[in-house]
Amino acid sequence: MTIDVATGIARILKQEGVEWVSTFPVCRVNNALGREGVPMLMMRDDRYAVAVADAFSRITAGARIGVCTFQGGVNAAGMQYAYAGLAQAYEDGSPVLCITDGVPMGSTGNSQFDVASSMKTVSKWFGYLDAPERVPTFMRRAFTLLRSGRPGPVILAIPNATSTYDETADPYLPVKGSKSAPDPADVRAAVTLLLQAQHPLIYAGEGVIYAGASDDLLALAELLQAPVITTLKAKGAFPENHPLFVGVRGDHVAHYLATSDLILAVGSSLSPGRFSHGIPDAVKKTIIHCNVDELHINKMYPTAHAVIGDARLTLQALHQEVSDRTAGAGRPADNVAAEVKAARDAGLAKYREVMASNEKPINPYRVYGDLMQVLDPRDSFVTHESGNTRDQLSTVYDTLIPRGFLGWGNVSTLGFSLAAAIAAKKAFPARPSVAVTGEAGLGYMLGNLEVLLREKLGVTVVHISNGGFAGYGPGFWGPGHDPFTHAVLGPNEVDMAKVLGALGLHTERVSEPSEVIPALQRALAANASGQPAYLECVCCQYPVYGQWVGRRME
Ligand SMILES: Cc1ncc(C[n+]2csc(CCOP(=O)(O)OP(=O)(O)O)c2C)c(N)n1
Ligand SMILES: [Mg+2]
Repeated sequence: MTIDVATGIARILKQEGVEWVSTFPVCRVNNALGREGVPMLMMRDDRYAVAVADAFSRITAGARIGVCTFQGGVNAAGMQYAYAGLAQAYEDGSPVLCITDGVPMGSTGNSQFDVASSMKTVSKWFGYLDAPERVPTFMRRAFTLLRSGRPGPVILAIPNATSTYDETADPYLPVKGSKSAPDPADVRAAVTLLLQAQHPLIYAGEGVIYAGASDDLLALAELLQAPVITTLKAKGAFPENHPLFVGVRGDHVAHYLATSDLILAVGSSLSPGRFSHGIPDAVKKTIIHCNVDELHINKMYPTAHAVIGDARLTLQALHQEVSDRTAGAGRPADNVAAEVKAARDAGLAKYREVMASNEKPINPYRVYGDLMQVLDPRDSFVTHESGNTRDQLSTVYDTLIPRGFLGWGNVSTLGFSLAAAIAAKKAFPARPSVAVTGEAGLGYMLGNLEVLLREKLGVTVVHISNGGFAGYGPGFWGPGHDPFTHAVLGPNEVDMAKVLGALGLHTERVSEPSEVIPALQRALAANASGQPAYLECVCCQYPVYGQWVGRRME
């Protein structure tokens, strides 16, 4: 049967299990999505169209691929705006499928902005559909790349969505992803190094979550009796109440990074200078780098030994080898867990104190502590924003399940937290979904709050309202690095709860520490009936202690 390209794409998306597509008009595939019954989540700008689909892929660890459409072609206004979302998805390695209009033959060179070359800088693959009958070929390739290897965005440009082809000539069948197992010789060599080490440390990255390897990480850590740290993006890959869990950041994490003699990095790029730890004194340590491909090997640090393969298969192979060599006993437990607990308790003491603080304005850590009391850590979703909420929450928020908390942003684009909270609601509708933001993130998301109301998405935005960009200006921790550009109107001048209440959200302004928990409970109750909520917590500016270790100061 002869069908048009857009219809073919819509049908294939349905075959691939795609249940909805996020969008901002205009994209010429959208009408076919509508006709074929693929629901569209219309965001209020193109960047959010990308970000929601991107976050959906992250939160489901690529098991359900997020798909978005946005405007491209000769009038690529949407694409120019979507670029921020695409760059974030590419930076963080998210397997999101993006469909846009391509520049038709005969119209290339029309605009200054070059669609193809710009899209190539932010994608694992940019495909330009140069013949209508190639729809099945392109879609097969797209889903293969999205489900295999190192994750990253795929962008398809469709220059003529109404051109036709014979759907029966090359019938589409859904494709599966492929995994690779590590070379057994590399596994043996890695285990020799591991068993020689005095103080091995496991450094887990997001590849563990994408590989569905959290249980395997746990099993290997216990067999090795090795402490575990995770990157920001891997937060939750290891249960954070486990005796071997050190942390994501904080003085105790810095201590373990400094004192370990061997780093077993799994599923991480080991790239310092952004919001993940580097390896201090790397040349004096033995770095075993397990990664799905060679891109990150010998990138920033000398790799003593590389193990290339899927994180789950790698962890299983390492476990088997350690077990074989030690008759199932693993490394001696010694005092490792007790030392980890002591270091973690000491490192977190100053935070735990302020998590119970009754000071006014409210200490932001009090909000985080109360959030942990209200939410079931095994059945809820929380995410941070760019700014202090990232560094503060990633230090203290105990995450017990993969994606109970989404850490994001090798470089963090303000506003992503709302997209993440929306995607989490779509992925796990029954789970409370909370985005914690400062005023900068809130500014980015304002227009998109209408989507929550229209779609009845019961998510809660918690605003740490401290009247400025707290990490920037002068505070009691120092002069600040941007003293001229940190102040904005704060809670004394603007009543955001009133503003957003008028829009239709359940809103509250919380000034009393004792009111945080009841307000959160009321917000979550509103969410349960599909009403989004906004809580403005009137907070002090409070420091983030410590740094991402090995970070290059910008
Ligand atoms: C798109 C984008 N532009 C600029 C930045 C740099 N940036 C990071 S945090 C921040 C301000 C954060 O202030 P606020 O939201 O009030 O959070 P606080 O740290 O006060 O909790 C800025 C401008 C960014 N992360 N993303
Ligand atoms: Mg602020």
